[in-house]
Amino acid sequence: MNKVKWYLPIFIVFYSICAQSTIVHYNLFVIQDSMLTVNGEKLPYVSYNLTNHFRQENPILNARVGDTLTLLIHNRTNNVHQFQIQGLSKSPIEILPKDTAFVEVKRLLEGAFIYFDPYDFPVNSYFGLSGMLVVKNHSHKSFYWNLKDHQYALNFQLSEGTSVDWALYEPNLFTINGKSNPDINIDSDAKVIGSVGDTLVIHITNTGLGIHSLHFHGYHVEIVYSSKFPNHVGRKKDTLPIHPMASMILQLIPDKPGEYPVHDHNLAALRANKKYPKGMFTTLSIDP
Ligand SMILES: [Cu+2]
Repeated sequence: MNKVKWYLPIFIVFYSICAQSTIVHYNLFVIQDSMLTVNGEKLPYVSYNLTNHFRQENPILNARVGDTLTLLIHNRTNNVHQFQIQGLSKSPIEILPKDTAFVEVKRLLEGAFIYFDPYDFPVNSYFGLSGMLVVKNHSHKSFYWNLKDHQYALNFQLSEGTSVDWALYEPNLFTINGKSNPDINIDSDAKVIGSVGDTLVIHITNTGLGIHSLHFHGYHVEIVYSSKFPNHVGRKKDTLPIHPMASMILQLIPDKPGEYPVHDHNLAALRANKKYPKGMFTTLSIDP
């Protein structure tokens, strides 16, 4: 499983041609580098990347309902990693240092799913290795928020191989797709832009360790998918707690134009290293 063979790419192409369902394929590179905070600090970090080039966002993977997803995971680090898609893949696969592993998930179900490294959980997932897979068939305007929380000191501890006492965890940096306010507003995946009457769909994963309660100003949104509380589907609310390692899909049909904030209701989460409002905070821009 772990040793990538020279014929694997040929096999994937051949399989794509022959199989009946559509194959969606991604390469994911596990790379250790530094994330740049909104204050300009650099924190040791590990992320999934679509190329050999490090980015701190963790890419949004997209597929359609019923597709087969294939992934080649390239571990570019000196540490053992694992890979799993919550709710879709049954058991984690292991990727040894500098090795590559192949992952296949058939007949994808609709939803927003967390792909992550479950090795020594929550260590690797916290250290950056957790992103979002979206499986959908609609063509509405879509937005993607992968929520994370971080504690500066822990990233340095983890990069040095020091063990962490998670009972003392006190996050002081909060991000959406790896960015904090105001940087998040230039992320076209995240920044909600639409018009009155549009159907806007917001896909949310919480890959942090704390609950993030998002407050929408100006509008109520409808829950159309919840991984943790499926019985909440259909509820229309303006404040939505998203639990750690849970995902939610929200539908917003704006009834009026304007610029309205969306933020974590916990004021601590609006700070980055005590600086306000540089945390989990973005704005909705709705045209008439
Ligand atoms: Cu508010």
